Amino acid sequence: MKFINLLKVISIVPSQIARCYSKEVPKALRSLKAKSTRNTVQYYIDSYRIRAVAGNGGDGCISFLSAWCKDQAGPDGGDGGHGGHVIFKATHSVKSLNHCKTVTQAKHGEKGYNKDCNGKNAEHVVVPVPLGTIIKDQSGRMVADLSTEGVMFVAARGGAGGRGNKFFLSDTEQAPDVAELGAQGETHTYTLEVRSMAHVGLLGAPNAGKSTLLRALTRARPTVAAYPFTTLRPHIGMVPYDDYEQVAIADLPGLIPGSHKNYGLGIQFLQHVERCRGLVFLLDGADEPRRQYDTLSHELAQYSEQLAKRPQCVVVNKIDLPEGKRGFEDMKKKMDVIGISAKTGLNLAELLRIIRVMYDENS
Ligand SMILES: Nc1nc2c(ncn2[C@@H]2O[C@H](COP(=O)(O)OP(=O)(O)OP(=O)(O)O)[C@@H](O)[C@H]2O)c(=O)[nH]1
Ligand SMILES: [Mg+2]
Repeated sequence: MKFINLLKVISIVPSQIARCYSKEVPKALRSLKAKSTRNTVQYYIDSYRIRAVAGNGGDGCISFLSAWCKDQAGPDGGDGGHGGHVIFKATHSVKSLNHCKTVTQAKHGEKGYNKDCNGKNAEHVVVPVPLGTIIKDQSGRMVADLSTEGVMFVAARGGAGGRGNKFFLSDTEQAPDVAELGAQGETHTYTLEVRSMAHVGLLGAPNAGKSTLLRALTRARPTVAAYPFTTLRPHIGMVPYDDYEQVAIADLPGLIPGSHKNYGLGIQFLQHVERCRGLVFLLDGADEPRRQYDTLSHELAQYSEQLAKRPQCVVVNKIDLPEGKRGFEDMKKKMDVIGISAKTGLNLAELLRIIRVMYDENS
């Protein structure tokens, strides 16, 4: 049976191919356009300067109605519409400021028309920002902290619409030929900064295993690779506990000596741990953990003295390797540390317990 099928295939296929070649078939058009050379790398923007320009109000109208039955039927100029506001709204659905525009402008209100027609109000422009965004004005003063879902901040108020001449009709003035101009909308410049709402921050040198640890503890999936600066932006994962409490852990790009002088990725990402209740220093046991600890402490102190005083927990990673184990034993003699292996899951339960204690003590 199989033999017959095989024969069929052999007999059909060459004849079909032959027919394809003999038949006139439209030719597929291949793209002649050169491939784009645009850099497709996406950057994570966590600080942005925005000029919020609100819309102007529409002008009021001066008009007098002249009907067929009544020549001078009185003023009928409508009011102008209001200009749109620019509003920042905190929402879960965005995680960065990549979508923000340098100049965010709302539309102007429509002018008033005759026959008592008022101009249309302009729509407000609502810019979604991540939860935990703080807004600073030009002098650097914090003017808003959008840390709850749905909270809004009116960044620039639209101008009010001008009144038409109908509004100025009175007993003494039956034919007012005045109307108001629409008010100018506000223009303000703000700096938006995203401060992630994690409870615990993971700090460490590049390649210490921060992303591996976050993957092991949570469902977050930051990239893991054996080269430094794999992680270019903060990642947040949630650890659920059996009392329905959830602790958010942030994995930050690695810190190197001189990060405060903007070496490597710099220390600007530390703004994400400013709200953390505690910090976990993750040291690579196989690569001079003591030196790593000193570097991290120094860089943290350079960023903020206050942050350096936050509750800390020192964790030595990679104790599944012999050199990692040795580094852990050395560190244990000098300070209170916990040894884990993010890759094999060794001692992670103990780390989760410590994280919960840190979370509860500093709530
Ligand atoms: N043997 C062993 N290797 C580990 C362990 N944890 C992480 N690694 C390896 O270390 C390398 C770096 O891990 P990452 O999680 O990318 O390190 P990172 O700290 O996030 O690095 P950056 O994002 O570059 O700052 C990877 O090759 C991991 O497989 C561990 O516990 N044991
Ligand atoms: Mg990483």
